[in-house]
Order: sequence, then structure tokens, then C-alpha cells
Amino acid sequence: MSRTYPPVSIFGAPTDVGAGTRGTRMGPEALRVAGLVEALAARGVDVVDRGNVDGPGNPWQPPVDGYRHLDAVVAWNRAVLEASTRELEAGRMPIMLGGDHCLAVGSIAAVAAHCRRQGKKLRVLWLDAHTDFNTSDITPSGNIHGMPVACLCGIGPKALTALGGHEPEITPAQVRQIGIRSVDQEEKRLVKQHGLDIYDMRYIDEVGMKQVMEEALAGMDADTHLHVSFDVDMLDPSIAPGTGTKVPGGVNYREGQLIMEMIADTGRMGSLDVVEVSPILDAGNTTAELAVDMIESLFGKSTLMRD
Ligand code: EXY
Ligand code: MN
Ligand code: MN
Ligand code: MN
Repeated sequence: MSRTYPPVSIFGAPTDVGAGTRGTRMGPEALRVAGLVEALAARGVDVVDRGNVDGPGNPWQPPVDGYRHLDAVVAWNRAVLEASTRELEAGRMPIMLGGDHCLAVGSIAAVAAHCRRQGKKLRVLWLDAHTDFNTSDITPSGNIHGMPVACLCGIGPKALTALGGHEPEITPAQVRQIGIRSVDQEEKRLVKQHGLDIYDMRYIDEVGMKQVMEEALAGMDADTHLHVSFDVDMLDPSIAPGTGTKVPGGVNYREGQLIMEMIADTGRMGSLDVVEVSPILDAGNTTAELAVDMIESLFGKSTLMRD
């Protein structure tokens, strides 16, 4: 199946301000060293590496009022919002290399605004072990990478919920979460209350990834912009150990590839985050290399019979 893709702009956001362990600041370089740009170019994608956006250092302080490093998180998200907006308005597909997952507030706020301007519908596919729906009242850690989905849905500190100028940026009905297997007790109550569409590992075990993806991708049409937010901790830690919040029982290699291949088949992906790669926790550069392998599938690399 040959397909053309929009031009792609890659940029890095080398920070771990939203996380509880340091290391994702090295994620963009790990993904570059793993050959991301070359792999996309080899698939015929018009790809440019814009380098990294900039932001404050990690203050490495305890939480204040339930948030760790809120000011620094806001600053990094502003930089991501600006870089993503620039690429979207130029008709290019932004690929944001994290960095931790707090940065999806900025990337998705940019995409939501872009969709509003273009009269497009937005669907967000959140690939993760975690629902990332905590608030300052219920977070066990204060780490803001556990809160971006709530913030985007209008639940969180004003500096993040209003970052892109529209509150809320998205509604829970636009989100599908896949690979989920670690949700805090109070967070569970909140995701149920807000009706998030969650395909957890139990459901994946029971019905299989093909059906999960058919359900998660259903209802999209030519006017849908699909944003994929890929937290590498969705994958089982036995194949992706280079990440800070490992949870056993994750998505295996073939299930991961099928997710990416079925997304590619829709032809609707308009933006992508690749987050939580922490090379200092890795075995070699295995996790970034696996992420690149998965991203190639997002751009149509498939089995011999379908390529
Ligand atoms: N739910 C936990 C917390 O809020 O601290 C763990 C969150 C990890 C979030 C990451 C990477 O997806
Ligand atoms: Mn996450
Ligand atoms: Mn996660
Ligand atoms: Mn678009």
C-alpha cells in the first residue's frame, strides 16, 4: 500500500521537569542517535529536524500546592505550543520529541487551536501505561506528567488549562487511551466520572489489539485530524526498559506494531508526540531504537505483503 505523507518537522523538548526521575531530557538525542530522521527520509517522507526548543533547567524541588515545578512546566509547554503551532500553520506535521509527558499540554493545545481554525475534528490517541488524569488534590507525587490529560480537559492550574487560550482545549469524548494498566485510586474515580474511553490491558487481553484499534479509530472521517501521543511506557518494560515509570504487563512488540500499522492505514495522523524516553535507564539505546521502529510503522512500514 503506497501512501504519501505530509511534510514532517521534528523538534526536541529536552526536559524532565514534569517527571519524578531525571533522564527524559536526553530523549530527543537518543531518538536522533537511533536514526529517526534517516528512517523517515528513507521512507520517502519530506522530513526536517528543527533542533530543540529551549526552557528552564530542572529545579529538582518538592511539590508546592500539589504541583512540582509548575512554572518551569508552563515555560516548556509554551515553547512546545509555539513550535507546534508554527509547523501546523506551515502545513507540516509536527513530531515533538520529549521530554516527559507534561509537554503534551502544549503540543495538543496547538493542535486543538489549529483544528478550530481549520474547522477540523480532533481525535487524540493516548498510548500509555497511565491515564495521566491526576489533579493537585489527588496526585500521589505532584509530578505534572501524571496530569496532562486532565489539564487539556480543563481540570488543572489556570496556567496550563488556559495555555492555548481556549478552555477546555479538548473534551474527554475526543480521547481514546490504549495500554492503560496503572491508575491511582482517586484518579480512577475521576476518569470514570469524566467518561474517558479507556482500552486497558485487561480489555486488550480479552478482545485482542485488532478489535481495540478498530474501536478506538472508529468514527473518524476526512475532516478528522488524529493526534498520537506516544508514551513509550505503554510498551512492556521487557522490550522498552528506558523509561522512568515502568509498569509490567504492557503492550508487546507485535501489538505495538499493529497499533502503529492500523493508525497508518487511516491516513489521518496529523501530529505526534514521542515522550518519556530516558536513555540513562535503558539497555544500550534499545528503547529509542524500538520507538523509531514503531514510528516507521506509523509511516507505513509494514510486513512484506502489505508494504
Ligand atoms: N500516576 C502516577 C503519578 O501521577 O505520579 C504516575 C504518573 C506517570 C505518568 C507518566 C508517564 O505517563
Ligand atoms: Mn504518560
Ligand atoms: Mn506513562
Ligand atoms: Mn492539519
